[in-house]
Amino acid sequence: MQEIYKADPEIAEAIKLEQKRQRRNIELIASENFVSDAVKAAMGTILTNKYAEGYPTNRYYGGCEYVDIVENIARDRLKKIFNAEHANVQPHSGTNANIGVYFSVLDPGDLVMGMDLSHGGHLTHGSPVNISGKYYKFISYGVDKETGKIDYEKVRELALKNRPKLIIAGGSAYPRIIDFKIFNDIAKDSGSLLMVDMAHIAGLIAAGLHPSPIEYADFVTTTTHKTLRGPRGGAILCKEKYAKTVDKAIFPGTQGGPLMHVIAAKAICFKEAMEEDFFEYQKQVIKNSKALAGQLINEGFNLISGGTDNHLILIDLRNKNTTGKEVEHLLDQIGITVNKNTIPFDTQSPFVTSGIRVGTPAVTTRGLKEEDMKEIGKIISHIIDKPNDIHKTKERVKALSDKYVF
Ligand code: DSN
Repeated sequence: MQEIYKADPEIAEAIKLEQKRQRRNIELIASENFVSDAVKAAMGTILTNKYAEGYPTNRYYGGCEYVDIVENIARDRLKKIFNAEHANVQPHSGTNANIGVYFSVLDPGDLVMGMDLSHGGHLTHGSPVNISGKYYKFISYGVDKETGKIDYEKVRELALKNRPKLIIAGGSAYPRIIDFKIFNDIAKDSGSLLMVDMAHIAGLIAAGLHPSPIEYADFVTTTTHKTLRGPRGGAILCKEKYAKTVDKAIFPGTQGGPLMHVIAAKAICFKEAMEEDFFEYQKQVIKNSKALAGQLINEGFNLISGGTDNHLILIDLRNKNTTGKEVEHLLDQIGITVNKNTIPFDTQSPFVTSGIRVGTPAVTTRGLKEEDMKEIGKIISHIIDKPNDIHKTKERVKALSDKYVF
């Protein structure tokens, strides 16, 4: 930070303010986390100076012998964690990983089936405003209106009727275990390829706390910064038979030079994910999520699907006569950070929404436990019922935050 202050005080000041915000607030955005000092440090190294288009031992630039070591280690560790045949660690993000897979096996206009964004999918799973929805023909499946869970029979019907080239399982706001075996059966029956986007739950899968998609999917994509707790970035795992086409789809297909400083940070994150305390951490993520869900239910909240099996909870605010936009703002005012989120069959726009999504990866890294999650549930309920009680409620959040200084 001293170097940044010397060179660019304006940027240094903004970073400092963001650091204070992260330390002061209770972070409940389900897709965020706090990385280790080693992961952070790797991203600030001289590896950022190096161009390395291509893959280890097969680059378009000289001087790549040391970054080759880094990328090989990252690939090997990722394969080991998930027991995968091939890994590509170059995608700059989860979006790039998904687009890379599409580019590797689809032609523009091909039919793909993904989960509706408002039912818990992701922008890159066919949203009309995203490149996925513009270049490919997507049909969407969703959750059952009553249970809030994926209706696998409907997925099967839709797949058999339309026979898409690719089926995508996984999403960004689905609080339940996803049955990848059923998706595999469906894909086989409809003659489709199967891609699993495990970005949200990669850490849980790495720890063996959510069933793994590896044996069932042709392609598995992920981000590295959510439950996996690494640097912002993406990765692809696939069967060996797709290794070449996937690699070509990332470089030179959709990306240029890899970010070697980020790949080093990914490698460190993968090492951390193989350590014993990572398993304990992921166990606590789920315990905390269930404790928060239980308290929210006690406070009269409706949760989509009635609860959670993973790190996230999708709260339906309709019986509280408020919107996601209002609650996100209200919670910001007292120092709790969440994001508004559409819920299945939402009648509000994505800018307003009828829900908020909350998750426990970041607070669990910080050290919060079940009793703290109950207090958070009570605070959320209290401020929604009494939106003018900002000052006193902010003190309650501060007391919680002060318990876990970092
Ligand atoms: N934007 C991410 C999330 O918040 O879930 C998904 O990419």
